[in-house]
This record gives sequence, C-alpha cells and structure tokens, in this order.
Amino acid sequence: MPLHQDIPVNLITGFLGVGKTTAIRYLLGQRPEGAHWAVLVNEFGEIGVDGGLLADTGVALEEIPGGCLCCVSAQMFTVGLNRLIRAQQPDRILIEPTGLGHPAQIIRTLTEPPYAGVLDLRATVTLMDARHLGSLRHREHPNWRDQIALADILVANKLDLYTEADREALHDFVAGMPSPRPHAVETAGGRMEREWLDRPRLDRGGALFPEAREFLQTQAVGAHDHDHEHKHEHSPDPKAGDWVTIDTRGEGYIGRSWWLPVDRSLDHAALRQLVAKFSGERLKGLVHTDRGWQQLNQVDGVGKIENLPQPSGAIRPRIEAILPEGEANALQAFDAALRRMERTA
Ligand SMILES: Nc1nc2c(ncn2[C@@H]2O[C@H](COP(=O)(O)OP(=O)(O)OP(=O)(O)O)[C@@H](O)[C@H]2O)c(=O)[nH]1
Ligand SMILES: [Mg+2]
Repeated sequence: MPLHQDIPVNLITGFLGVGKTTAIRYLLGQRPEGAHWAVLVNEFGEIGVDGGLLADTGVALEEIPGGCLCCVSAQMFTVGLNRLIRAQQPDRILIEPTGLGHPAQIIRTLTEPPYAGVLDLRATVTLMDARHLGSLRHREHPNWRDQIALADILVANKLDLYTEADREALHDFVAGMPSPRPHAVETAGGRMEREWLDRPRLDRGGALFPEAREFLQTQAVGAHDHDHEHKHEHSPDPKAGDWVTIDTRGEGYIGRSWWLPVDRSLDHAALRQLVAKFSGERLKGLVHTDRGWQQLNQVDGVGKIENLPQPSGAIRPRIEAILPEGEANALQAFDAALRRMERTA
C-alpha cells in the first residue's frame, strides 16, 4: 500500500439511471483550480458505458465492469483502486457503484484495513428519483432501500419531472426516515454543491439497517457472489469487425453488453424507434450511426438518442441493456432488431 494518507473519498450511489454519472460530471466541473480528482466507475454490465461519458473531462478514470464492486468485482475493485491511488496520487476519489450495488459492503471495504488511514471516506451522496417512491419495483428492491438508508446526503434528482404529489411523497418519506436523517435536497441535472462532499459521514452508532446487517452477516468480505453469473472476456480489439455480446445476471436482473463492429454504423431512424420502445430497466450506449456518434439512454420508460461529440481516439461502439429477470425474450427481440439495422459505415 502506498504512503498517501487520508485521501478524501465519496461514494455517489443511487439506483439505475437516477443521474449518478450526470452528477459526477457536474461535480468535476466544480473542481478547485489545480485539484487532481480521480473517478472509479463500476457497472453491472460487462463492458460499461459511463467511462466513455466521462472521458472528455480529462479526469483520471478507472472502470470496473461486471457486477457490484463488493461481489464479483471485489478483486478488480481493489486492483483498480490501488492503481488510482499509486499512479494518480489524487486529491479526491469519487466512486460510482452500479445502481444495483450494495453500499454497506463497499463502505466497509473502504473503511477497514488496508484502506483505513489511506482513504478518508466522507459523505455518501445518494441520488434518488422521488417518482420511485410510488413504485413497488423500486421500494421492494433491497439495493434501492440500502442505498437510501446509507445516504449522508440524499439528493432527489430529476426535479424537473416531479409533480407536486411526488414532492409531497418525498417530504413525507424523508420526515419518516430514522435518525440520524440525511441532509435532503432536491435538484435537477445532478447539480450539487461541492461542499457537501466534505461533510462527515453520519454516525449511525455502528448500526446498519436490517437488510445491510443481514447481508453482512451472511457474506465474508469479498468472498461472495450473490447469485451473480457472468463471463469475463478481455476487451476485444477496438478495430475488430464482429459483434461481441456478453451476458450477465444478478440482483433480479439480466444484462447484455454488446461491442459493435467499428466499420459499420446503425440506422439512426430505426435505432431511435428501437430505443423509444425498449421496455427494460435501463439501456445506454455509445454508437456510431449514419448521423454520426450518438449516445443512447433509456430509463423509466423514456428513451433518448442524442449527439455525442466525436470520441477521441479509437473507441469501439457499445451498448448495455438491463432487464428484469424473466424478460429474456424481450432481450432476444431487442438483440435481433439491433443487428438488423447495421449498415456499412
Ligand atoms: N429529466 C432529467 N433527466 C436527467 C436528470 N439527471 C439526469 N438525467 C438523465 O437521466 C439519464 C441517466 O443519467 P445518468 O447520469 O447516466 O444516470 P446513472 O445513475 O449514472 O445511470 P447508471 O449508471 O446506468 O445507473 C440520462 O439520460 C440523463 O441525461 C434530471 O435532473 N432531469
Ligand atoms: Mg452511471
């Protein structure tokens, strides 16, 4: 372990698609002059898209795809984190765990040896979408509950999409949270105050909420896999011309990651339609189309396809989809439709 001491670290948590990467981009724009920040992004899918979305910020970046940091990627997490600490000697590290992650275990890893004294874990910022308070699918998901229960700062993002009833539900929810309650704010576009990052973690007296306690009791650090199946493959050659897919499963979801051929593009109009009717939990991608590079995003039933500045260097187009378990047929149909829209670039 290097000699660097007490590097401030923050977890930026929250369920799939709530705006974590958007918030990190915003925070990176608030970096003090000359500050050297590093970001570690972890994704459920085997390829990962968020790193590509942060590449233009010039931040030191480490990507850990393939499941929750504390589970299947535990070893890669330590290797990636150590690499950031040693090679970058950052002034601050922001960590974005997958929206299907277990924050209690990650907090434990970051505050125990060998990281105790090397890292100084500060406020955990949990983003949420107040509209999910009315969704059983979210409220009954243990990871959704764990993330919110461990928030030091609870950020209700996407304020632009809330009704008055959503805001009332949010206020009631926060008022009903057990003490010590997080600092709760409402925002849009992931806009946050940099000062929040330096707030200390709330002292929960060592007590974790029931889900986390149960989880920690049954799992040895880094030695569990949560019924998460996946297959690791090395990143293929960015110049290669084949479709490569890698499947994953866990936390009640199935995921598929696609590397797309570099010498082909997708039909923009067909892709727009396909994204709009995608019915899974989360879809995102960086793809090349007949209208140039595009970023795909779908969450909460709303799909978007937006221009992406020409990526620097050779990047291989990629897509990540996450669907509830049991929707394998929808995934197959999506896969087939995607391949049908391939064009020679
Ligand atoms: N309307 C609206 N959209 C937002 C807001 N913040 C983020 N988004 C959009 O929500 C989508 C998901 O944002 P991300 O920042 O990628 O969310 P994430 O939590 O990092 O997603 P995962 O890493 O896949 O879990 C993107 O299309 C964003 O542009 C907001 O305040 N309002
Ligand atoms: Mg993200």
